[in-house]
Amino acid sequence: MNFDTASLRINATRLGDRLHELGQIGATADGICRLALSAEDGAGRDLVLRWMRELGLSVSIDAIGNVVGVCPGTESGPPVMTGSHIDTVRTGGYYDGNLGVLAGLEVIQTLHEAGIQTRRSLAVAFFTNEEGARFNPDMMGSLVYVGGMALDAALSTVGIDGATVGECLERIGYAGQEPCGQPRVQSYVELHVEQGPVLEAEGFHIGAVEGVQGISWTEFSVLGVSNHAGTTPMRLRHDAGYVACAVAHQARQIASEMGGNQVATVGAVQLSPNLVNVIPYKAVLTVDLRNTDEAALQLAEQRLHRFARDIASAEGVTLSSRQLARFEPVDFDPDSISLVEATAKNLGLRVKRMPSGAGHDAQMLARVCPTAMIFVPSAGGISHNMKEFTSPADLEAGANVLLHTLLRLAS
Ligand code: HGY
Ligand code: MN
Ligand code: MN
Repeated sequence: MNFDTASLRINATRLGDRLHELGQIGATADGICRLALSAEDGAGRDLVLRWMRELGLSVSIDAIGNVVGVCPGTESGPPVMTGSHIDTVRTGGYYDGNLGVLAGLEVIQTLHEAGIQTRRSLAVAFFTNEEGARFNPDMMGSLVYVGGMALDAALSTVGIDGATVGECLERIGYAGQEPCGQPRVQSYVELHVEQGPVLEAEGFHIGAVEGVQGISWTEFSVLGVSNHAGTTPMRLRHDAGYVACAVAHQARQIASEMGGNQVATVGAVQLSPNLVNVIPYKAVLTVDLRNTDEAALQLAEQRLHRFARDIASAEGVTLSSRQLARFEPVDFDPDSISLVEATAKNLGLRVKRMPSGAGHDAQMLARVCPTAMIFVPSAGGISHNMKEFTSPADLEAGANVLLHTLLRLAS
């Protein structure tokens, strides 16, 4: 390629328009809801697939529903890949995942319009069930893609509503024929909103992400005895709800006492029969623990499980637990991180090296190829919330860093 590509820039208006159009699919009063493999996810997939085909990408759908669009380079060989996810939580925003996929398409279109064909092929992907909100674990599609989870285990996973991944893939028409893990990738770069407060608070435009913190998701089930809320003396109670709430409180205590990067979240609690005047006989709660330090994360897990066992025994209830997700901290490729950092500086942007608090498909691709991420600021650090916002200028800056990072990797 003998172009001076330094002055090349993406079309920010077109990127913003696509983000807005995709964001209409699954829009609710509480935010964007395109839970993995739902009808809304299927409609979002159809739209992005249409854009991929309009760009002339050769599109493949694998057996777990991952979608990869490839733009051929002047030479054969493994592509340089970018992408992310387009499934959302129930209260999703416009940018989480969607930005990485649509900025990838914008890069391809910008290169087409400039008449540039890179030496290596370029691929844009979206992976199935990154959020893990409906089917555990999160990053399921990219985990299968890199061989970290057996396809059968993923397909037979039962979601929070009782349906399996396989059934839902068939229902939305994305049970692909391609084997998972194709094409093998030369390198991977993902653009994503930070979803935290750091870049905005410290006045940076770009995050050169050094890695992803460890993630531990546990579901606790507590079985006690339902009884009358008024007539049952406290000493005779076996209150599942009390134990669940105590575990939830202790999760917060552990994070507060440990400090550092330790975080703890109880996102889901179900009580049965969930009535004002009945002592709950059953409680199910999820605990999300994360830390950049694996040893500290294990310590938090041990403290939580020990507390849960002790309080369940004291209350005379039965406790069981199952691991919903467990990923150790991941470090990205140092050269790729430096490339993101240098590219941002060359574009006159203030860039900060930082870890990711959220999980991402990139942490799975890092198992098989040199991988990096580019962050752009989240207003107020808000995400997984309909108020998620990143300014058009920041979106444009991030997409231009992606453009020039991919150009370097694919040339
Ligand atoms: O949970 C996460 O960090 C990601 O949003 N799946
Ligand atoms: Mn995401
Ligand atoms: Mn998310």
